[in-house]
Amino acid sequence: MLKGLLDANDHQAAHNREHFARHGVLAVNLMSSPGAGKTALLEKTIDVLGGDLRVAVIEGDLETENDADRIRRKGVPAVQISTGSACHLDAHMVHSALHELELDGVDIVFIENVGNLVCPASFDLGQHVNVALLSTPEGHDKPAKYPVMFRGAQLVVISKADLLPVLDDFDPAYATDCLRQLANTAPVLELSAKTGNGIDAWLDWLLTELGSTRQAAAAVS
Ligand SMILES: Nc1nc2c(ncn2[C@@H]2O[C@H](COP(=O)(O)OP(=O)(O)OP(=O)(O)O)[C@@H](O)[C@H]2O)c(=O)[nH]1
Ligand SMILES: [Mg+2]
Ligand SMILES: [Zn+2]
Ligand SMILES: [Zn+2]
Repeated sequence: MLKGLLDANDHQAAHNREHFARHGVLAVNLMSSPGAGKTALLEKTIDVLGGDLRVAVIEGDLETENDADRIRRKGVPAVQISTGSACHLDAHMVHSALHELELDGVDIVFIENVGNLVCPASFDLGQHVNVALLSTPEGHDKPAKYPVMFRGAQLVVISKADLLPVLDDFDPAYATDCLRQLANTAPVLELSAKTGNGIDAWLDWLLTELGSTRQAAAAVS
């Protein structure tokens, strides 16, 4: 039963990937526990990009349009998916949202997943990369406790890094070590959406990923 569900999801995810490839779009799946700062990171990213890259956002939450509204206030198109009771996005939900978004001219689609460190990691949405946020108040052992999420991340962002001086028990080196124990060699970025510290490294990473995605798309077409 679960396998059948995941097979159907993978099939839909492959179709979503075709949508992204057709438009030369990089699709980024942002995942974290509730409130780790996913929407704040997107707001800051949009501010700093200042229109240099065109972005669009798909927001996943159980209820409310709050996050999509926050993004739209920045002048960026956003589609809100309300999952009702589902604690993760699946490829079918993302596909419906894709048909509501104009992807022509868009460089990056961010998919903000439902705040949850467990099942979002098991559903392929057709994204190119997974970014897992770990906010400093959550504690530095989270990669060890939620291995599926952190093993599958191509980038780990230690968010709310501005709080590090007051959280003397969060050691970024310890969090990184937990990640390495999972055999994940992904970069780890300390970042504050509040102060903007670390945002340059985040933008560099995104640009590199966008370049690789476009190269790969050009190679098959
Ligand atoms: N100090 C500090 N607070 C932050 C930072 N980023 C986000 N916050 C705060 O953390 C809270 C949650 O931020 P959101 O961006 O809504 O978090 P989220 O991950 O999108 O939350 P959900 O979508 O509900 O899962 C808000 O009160 C933010 O102001 C940061 O870099 N530093
Ligand atoms: Mg959010
Ligand atoms: Zn779930
Ligand atoms: Zn389609």
